[in-house]
Amino acid sequence: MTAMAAHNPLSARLAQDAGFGAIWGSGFELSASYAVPDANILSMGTHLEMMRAIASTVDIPLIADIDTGFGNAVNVSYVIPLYEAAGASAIVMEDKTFPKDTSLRADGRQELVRIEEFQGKIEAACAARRDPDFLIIARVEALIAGLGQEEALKRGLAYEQAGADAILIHSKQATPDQILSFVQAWTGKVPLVLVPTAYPQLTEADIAQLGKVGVVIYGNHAIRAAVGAMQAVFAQIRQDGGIQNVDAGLPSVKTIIGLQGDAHMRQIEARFLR
Ligand code: SPV
Ligand code: MG
Repeated sequence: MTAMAAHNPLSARLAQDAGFGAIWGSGFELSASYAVPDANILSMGTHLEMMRAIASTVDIPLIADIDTGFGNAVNVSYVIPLYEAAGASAIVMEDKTFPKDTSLRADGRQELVRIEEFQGKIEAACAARRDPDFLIIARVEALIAGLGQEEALKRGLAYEQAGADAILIHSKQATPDQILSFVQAWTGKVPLVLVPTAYPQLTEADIAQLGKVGVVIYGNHAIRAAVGAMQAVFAQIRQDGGIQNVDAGLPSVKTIIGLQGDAHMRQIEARFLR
């Protein structure tokens, strides 16, 4: 399955319309959309309410990025039911210290919690879910922290033992070697989750050939597409002193009204307005 990042219900709807199998409720994208760093600057409530809005807009599953779980195992115990009630189908929780720093930032602060501590957080997450089909995905940041494959494998297996339904292994290496080596060496039974942002040359077909990988997450392509499109159009308007040259190339106002759910409102109007 492929999951596309979204930072609001509109981007989630566009991802669903494009045919992605799931939505990635990205902390990076939401932080970027508020123009703040992805470093636990936004509150859990801000992220949670966006997940609720996204889940109520799309039909495909939502994988919520809960960073480090907003604290220790006690916090996680209270956080999980909230995300479940908000309509998420899964959460991803990473083994960094709170407050986290974003993984792909050059020279970021990448400190991991002890393995036993994170096992406790996974166990707390599993115990707190109401629906056994709500997936708890543990994210290994050992490669991001520069601790090497052995530590990453050790952590992945320890998190599986604690009850994780899948293991997200993240890498910021610009070539796929590090991830390919990890996937090959993985002896766990649960599927792996990859986020190929840093090594985009690895395609879905390549990943399918590996076996072992259940989900591919495209972590930030909605916000990057939006930023690129806005920058280009804004610059053109300033350059031209008007909107005369951008209008034809933009989605029409009618298209946007359609994406707002106009067909649904028309049904309501026809049925109930008298
Ligand atoms: C996110 O999209 O928020 C992620 C993936 O956690 S990354 O930004 O690559 O860490
Ligand atoms: Mg994140």
